Amino acid sequence: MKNFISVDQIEDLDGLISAAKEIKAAPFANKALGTNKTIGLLFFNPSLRTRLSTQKAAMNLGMNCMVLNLNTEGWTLEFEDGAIMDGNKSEHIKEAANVISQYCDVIAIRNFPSLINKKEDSEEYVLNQFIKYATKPIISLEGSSEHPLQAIADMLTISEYQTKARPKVVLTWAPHPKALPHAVPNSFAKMMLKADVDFVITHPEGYELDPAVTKDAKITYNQDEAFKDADFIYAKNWSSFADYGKILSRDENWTVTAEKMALTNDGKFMHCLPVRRNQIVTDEVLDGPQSIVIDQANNRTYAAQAIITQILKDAE
Ligand code: SN0
Repeated sequence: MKNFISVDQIEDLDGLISAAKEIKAAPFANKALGTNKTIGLLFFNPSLRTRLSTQKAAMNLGMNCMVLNLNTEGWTLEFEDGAIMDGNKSEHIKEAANVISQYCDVIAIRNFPSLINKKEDSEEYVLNQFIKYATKPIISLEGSSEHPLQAIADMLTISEYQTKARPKVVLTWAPHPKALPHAVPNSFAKMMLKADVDFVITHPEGYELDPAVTKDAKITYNQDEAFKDADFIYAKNWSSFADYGKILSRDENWTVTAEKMALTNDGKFMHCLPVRRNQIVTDEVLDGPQSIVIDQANNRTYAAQAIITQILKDAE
């Protein structure tokens, strides 16, 4: 594996989850692998878990870690080939990616979608420009259409909590005051379609995810029906994909409540965080015994470490 920006790039899911479990059991076992190597974390957007868990994963591997908040501290980058740079963009991706490649052995980048240009967002334009011009491996820390490290942590968490061979896993839309990306639900859906689970997606009409992602997944507009007998409820808001980036509903009937969780098979509640309390989910559910969001966030470290390990090994 050279770069990692999509769940599609995972060839051996069982092997990856086993590797993440081994890393969790002995996080410092591979310190020699990263010694004298440097990872650069570049952020175009805010982060809490991704930044700290990826840095921790790198440190567990003996790596040095440098962080640059490009949105607030870096030069504004131009990505277009042939651009006449007479506006407010100071530096071209060609120089930036090449220069960063000299300082880092691995480069990890967060770049949220514009939610305006559907084609560029879906094509993962910015991360692919980095892949084009960098000479070192690129890892997505949430791109414009996927959050693959999150999906690995999600899969690891489900595999730790599942009590039957083929659990029922529900991805439910829930209301939110802002227009949010599709990256988390896209990667989660791709992951669940690879995994041995009974996967159902539920959302209001108009909130269909990219059909290229959901393929033949079961989709229902009836949230109660979806929740019935579910073993895992994964809540997330996203904006409309068809009416790209728009908020079509803030219907609080879609908020995950204790009454809804009672329809499940004592299901576990999951969310990638940060979560809006009493919008996405009530306090009662989030603070209650069914919520596994804190364990889920802990697994971000081992997901990141599994991927960085693989990339370092493949680079040797
Ligand atoms: C991001 C998203 O993709 O939905 C990152 C999730 C890991 N979430 C947000 O931007 C939430 C921001 C907010 O104000 O609630």
